[in-house]
This record gives sequence, structure tokens and C-alpha cells, in this order.
Amino acid sequence: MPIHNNDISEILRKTADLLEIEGADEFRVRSYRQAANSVENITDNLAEKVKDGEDLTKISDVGESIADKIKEIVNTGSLQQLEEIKERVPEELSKLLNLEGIGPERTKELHEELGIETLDELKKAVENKEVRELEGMGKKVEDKISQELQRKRDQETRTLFARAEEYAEPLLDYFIECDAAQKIEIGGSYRRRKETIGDLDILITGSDVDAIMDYFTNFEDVQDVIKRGESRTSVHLRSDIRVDVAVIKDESYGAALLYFTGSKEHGIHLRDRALDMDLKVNEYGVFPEDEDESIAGETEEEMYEVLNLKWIPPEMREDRGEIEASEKGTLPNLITLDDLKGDIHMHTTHTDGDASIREMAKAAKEYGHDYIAITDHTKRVSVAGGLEADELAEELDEIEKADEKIDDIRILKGAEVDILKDGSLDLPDDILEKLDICICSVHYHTDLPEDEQTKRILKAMDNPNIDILGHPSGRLIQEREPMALDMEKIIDKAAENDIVLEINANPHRLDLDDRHCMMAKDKGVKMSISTDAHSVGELHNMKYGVYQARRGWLEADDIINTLSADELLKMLGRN
Ligand code: DGT
Ligand code: CA
Ligand code: CA
Ligand code: ZN
Repeated sequence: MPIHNNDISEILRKTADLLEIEGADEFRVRSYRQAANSVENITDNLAEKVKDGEDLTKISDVGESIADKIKEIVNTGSLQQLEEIKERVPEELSKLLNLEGIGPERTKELHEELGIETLDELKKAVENKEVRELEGMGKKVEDKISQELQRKRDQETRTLFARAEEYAEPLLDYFIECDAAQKIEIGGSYRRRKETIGDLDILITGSDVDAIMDYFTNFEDVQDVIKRGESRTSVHLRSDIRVDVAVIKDESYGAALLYFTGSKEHGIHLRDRALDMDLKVNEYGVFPEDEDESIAGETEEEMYEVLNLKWIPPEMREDRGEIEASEKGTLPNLITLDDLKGDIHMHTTHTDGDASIREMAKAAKEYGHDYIAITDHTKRVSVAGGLEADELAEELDEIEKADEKIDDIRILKGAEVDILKDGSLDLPDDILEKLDICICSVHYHTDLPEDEQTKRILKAMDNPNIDILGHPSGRLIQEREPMALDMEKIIDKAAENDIVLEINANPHRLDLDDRHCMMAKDKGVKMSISTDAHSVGELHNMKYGVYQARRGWLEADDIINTLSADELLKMLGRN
């Protein structure tokens, strides 16, 4: 069985959760949890590192003891210690613990007082109004739990894109060795680069369907075969992700790809358009009325062409006006990863990052950037060791020196300043004026009522020192809802004050989302795409931001870090 980084981080995280519920030492719990986060964020395959005998303690937050646990997981597929804790603490309690508003004490209380061990049992207790009777809970907590349970249900049916990718890519690699398969492509929401995907839809051309399906179901990551039909097979992977494979003929490849890429709404719009032209579109091709000889089907381009349309990039296929734009010849020239010249949001060991300024700069240079901005946290963000004004001044000094000494990459002086509850910033203007790039973000009081939250951020946006509004909605996909916020007002203010809105490329954030990207572009607002990296590995998350930008119809011109460093600083009115 292949062990993915995700498998390792999940085992470590579960161990941390169960230990915490059991009341274990806080420090010990944290060491597991931090290691889990760290493992989740590295891009190299850990199982291979173990096999190669590499030193795992080089990974941040991984000490000797955790390194041994990782080896055990890679070698045996499980962790003995976790198996032992599971005998004392019901495993599913970790799901309770991870609901917002329930900590270890409440989990324990729900377990001990009401005998709750699973989310289903919690749901029943909420419905029976039993939770509100517990000490320190009440109706408000019960309502919150009820909301959280609903969100959890939605989330369990979909998978974060970046997570799906970890399972999809090895499957594609596996098929390279399959002689019976020719072309292979993942369609569906995955090809459209949606932030979460329901299942993977894979298309394969080849004539020996049985050989292809046998090969597929023998994939080492396949957990169970849901159904096997004549030309379609569905399975669950061990990660619970569902995969549908369809085998098609060469002459229908384009038609099937178009159909299975979707979206459903895009497909229906195309079909209606075809009907108006007395044509029939399906997953086999385009057919003139009453004829069974297709006039197109081998490629997507010809499918669109016979409908008098230009080929439409998959990320745009959501029926948000792309068919009209294609007809008029006004499709945008979407931004690509290559267009980006720098990454202007990242953290270092000066606050909560894992790597030094020098290490981040070297890694970014290797990645191919011309410049980066170091943007550490400031004082209000105390959990991250946010910097006081004098500490930031010292860091800026160090950035300048690093910039002089490290060739072929420019290092800009930045900070990610906190927007306080009243809309003022947590550092004075005289230090902010010294920055090349000033990002401002909300980190606390994310649950204010909409008008108060909006007013707060609008006020911050009136500070002349702010260049970029960081992760504007504050959402964490499937984990935390966006803040209650009038985003249109924020976008209008950004247009008025020439403030750049960030597209945070962290695959858990993707904030702005695609719709707000579109809205911002419509109002002439510029955006940035940055990783907010806290480690060198996360510098590779840039692509997820690009996918989101493409889903929002953005072009290179809309994104400020497609500019050179000099042009960028000029645009921001700095230096
Ligand atoms: P997902 O998996 O929920 O993230 O979203 P999709 O878009 O991958 O949807 P899925 O897996 O249910 O189906 C894959 C594609 O197949 C979908 O994007 C379009 C096509 N499709 C599925 N059902 C229908 C349908 O009823 N009508 C049309 N026109 N196309 C459909
Ligand atoms: Ca799908
Ligand atoms: Ca599907
Ligand atoms: Zn940040």
C-alpha cells in the first residue's frame, strides 16, 4: 500500500486529538499537531524519503521521536501508539473535537455526560435539546454545534482540490505503463480546477476496454469497485475519493472530454445552442438532425468550431457568460503560471515561518522568481510572534543586507500588518512608510456583524500606507466560513483608493474566490497572487492561486506581480 503524506499527517493529527481529549501534556499534543501540519505542507513524498534513509528531523517540527513514528507509519501503515489510545478513547471523538466551538473539555463532557461517541449521536443529542442542559453550554453553543454539523456534512462529500491532486497524479502516472490505454485525461470539476471536487472523472481512449478496466481496478490505491459496466467503471480510492473511468473511442475523444469536463450548465447551454442550429450534441459527437454520422467529435476545438465558437478554457466553463464571449471573440487571454515574476506574501523565522530570509530567497530563486517580498506578521498577531516596530525595523535591515548578498533575486521589504478591531493598524505610520509593500489583513474578530466588519476594513483601506488587502474574506475552505462582509463595498473602495486585493494561493484559502475576482476585474481593481508561504515547500502553491484567477477570468494585466519589481514598486507608489 502506498503511503501518502496525507495518510501520515492524518495519523499524527488523530494521535494529537485523542491525546488532547485524554488530557495529555499540552506540549506533547502540540508537537504531534505541528508535525502533522508540517508533513501536510511538504511537497516531497515522505515515504520515499524514509526508503532512501533520509534524515527526517530536517523537516521542521519533526524531532527524533516523531521521525521514528513517521518511519513506523511508512513501514507498517499504522501507528501502534494510536491503536493503543483508540482502546481508551473512542476514535470518532476527534471529529467532535474538530468542530468549531468544541474543545477538549467539551468533547470530554459530551462523552462522559451524554455518552456521545460519534457525530450522529451528537446530532441526535442536539435535536433532543440535551446539549444545552450541560454545564457551560446553553442554547447558543447548541445552535453553533448544530450549524457546524451541517457544514461538516457538506464538507465530507467533497475533497479539497490540492488533496484530490495528491491522489489523482499517481493514478495518471500509473496509467503511463498501461499498453492498452492511449490518451488519458481527467475531466469534471478537476479539469475546471474547482477549489473542491466531488469525484474524479477520467477519460481514456483505447480499444481493449477490459484490459484497461482490469489495469485500473488493480491500482494499488483502489479500495473497492463500486460498479463495473461495459465502458464505465467506478471505484473508491483508499482516501474515499470516488473515481469514474470511461473508456471511449478515438473519434469521440473531444466530444467525451467536452461532455465530462462540464460544467453541466455549460454543457446544457452548448446543447441548446446546437439545437438552435439544428444540431445534436452528445458525448459521442455533433450530429446534424436525423443523421447518425457525426460532423465533429475527435477534438474539443472542432466541437466548439461547428457551433461557431472558439475553444473555451476549462476553468471558464461555468456558464457565466463564456459562451457569449467566445461567440463575440472577446474571451480573455487567461493568466498562466509563467506570467508571474514574484511572490509578495511570505513569512520567515522572524515570526511563524519555518525558514530564514536567506532560505526563502534561495528557494524562490530556484523556483524561478525574479523577486519576493518578505511580509512577516506584526505585533497584534502574538500567536505568531508578531513584530514590534523596532523588531520590524531590524528585520527590514536584515532584508536589505540579504538582498545585497544574494544574487539574481530581489528581496523586497514588506510586512503583513494586522487590522485591529476598530479598523486602525497595529503599527504606526512612520515604520509602515519604510516598507516596499504593506499588506494588511484581518486575523482577529472575524465574527463581527456584517456592517461593523465592512466598516472596519473600509477604514483600514483609507490608510495611505496600505498597498494590499490580504486574504480579504478570511475563509478557510471547508473549515471556516468567510467573514460576514459586503465585498462589493470593499471592491469599490479598492478601486477608489488604488488598493490591490490579494488572491491568497494557499489551497485552503483561495481568497479572493473566483466570483470576487470577476467582480474586482469588472471594477478595474488590480490583484496579486501570492502564496503566504510559511515554509519553502509552500512557495510551490502559486499554481492554485493561478487556477482560481483563471476561474475568475483574469489576465496577466490584472495581476500586479506579473510586473517587474521596479514596475511593481512604481505602481504601488513606493520608492
Ligand atoms: P463534482 O464532481 O461534483 O465536483 O462536479 P463535476 O462537474 O465533476 O460533475 P460530475 O462528476 O457529476 O459529472 C462530470 C461531468 O459530467 C459534469 O461536469 C458534466 C457531465 N454531466 C454529468 N451529469 C450531466 C447531466 O445531467 N447533463 C449534462 N449536460 N452533463 C452532465
Ligand atoms: Ca466529478
Ligand atoms: Ca463523476
Ligand atoms: Zn501571511
